[in-house]
This record gives sequence, structure tokens and C-alpha cells, in this order.
Amino acid sequence: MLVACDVYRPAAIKQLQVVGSSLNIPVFANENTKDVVLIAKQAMSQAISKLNDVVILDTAGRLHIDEELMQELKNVKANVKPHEILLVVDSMTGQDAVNVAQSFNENLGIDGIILTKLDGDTRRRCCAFC
Ligand SMILES: Nc1nc2c(ncn2[C@@H]2O[C@H](COP(=O)(O)OP(=O)(O)OP(=O)(O)O)[C@@H](O)[C@H]2O)c(=O)[nH]1
Ligand SMILES: [Mg+2]
Repeated sequence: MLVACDVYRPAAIKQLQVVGSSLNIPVFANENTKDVVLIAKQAMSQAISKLNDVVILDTAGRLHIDEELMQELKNVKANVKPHEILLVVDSMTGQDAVNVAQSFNENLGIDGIILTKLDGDTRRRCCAFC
């Protein structure tokens, strides 16, 4: 199950619903609240009752310096106790992705990082030394 926990960016919920339906994966959303912890808890209850064995909470994009959004993530973590927290970073971020990952790890504790758009960067390097 995919869970729409980005309640800030316009159309983020719709985007997840489109992605979910194209992959035939159920999407949980609650457009009546901006309480992300509540949404995550409701989604977990529904996933349990519908026997969804994997739940992915899609949270809002943010910069590590955004204290308010970082606190939101901490609240979700404390309430939902996810098995894994993955940070998704655009590869165009370059080597700063290391700093971003370190900051998230110190503030929140992450289990891994996913670098997207490796296919789309024309400045792509062939190795760590280029
Ligand atoms: N070519 C390519 N496009 C990608 C890749 N990952 C994401 N995109 C595209 O980049 C755009 C932004 O992707 P999103 O999934 O909305 O990015 P996001 O990090 O969730 O952004 P926010 O929800 O605003 O935080 C979309 O048009 C995606 O299709 C990738 O690995 N390769
Ligand atoms: Mg997103």
C-alpha cells in the first residue's frame, strides 16, 4: 500500500494515486486532514485489515534545514515505527547528497538512501574520479 503523507504540495496526493493505479497498488489518502501522523496511523490500520504486507509512506519533500518538517518525520517515526526509513535524493544534488544523508541520519536516523535520475544527468560521471 502507498500512503499519501505529502499534504503540502498541491497535487501530491493525485500524483501518488496515478502512480498507484498504473502499478495496480492500493493508495491510502485522507484529504480531510493535514495531520500526517493521523494519516499514517489510519493507513496502517487499513493495511492490516486489508492484509497489505508492505506499506510505503510517501512523505513531503524537504530540506534538512526545515526543522518543522523534520519534526513531522520524527513524529511519524515515533508513532508508526517503520521497519525502514529511506531518503530519496535527486542525483543532480551531486556530492551534497552525502551531507544531506548525514544530516538526516543524525536528526532522524535513516536506513538507506535512494538516488533518482541517474539516467537523466547529462553531466553523469563514469566513475568516482571524473
Ligand atoms: N528520468 C527520470 N525521471 C525521474 C526519476 N525519478 C523521478 N523522476 C521524475 O521526476 C519528477 C519528480 O519526481 P517526484 O517523484 O515527484 O519527486 P519527489 O522527490 O517525490 O518530489 P516531491 O514529492 O515534490 O518531494 C517526476 O516527473 C518523475 O517522473 C528517475 O529516476 N529518472
Ligand atoms: Mg514525492
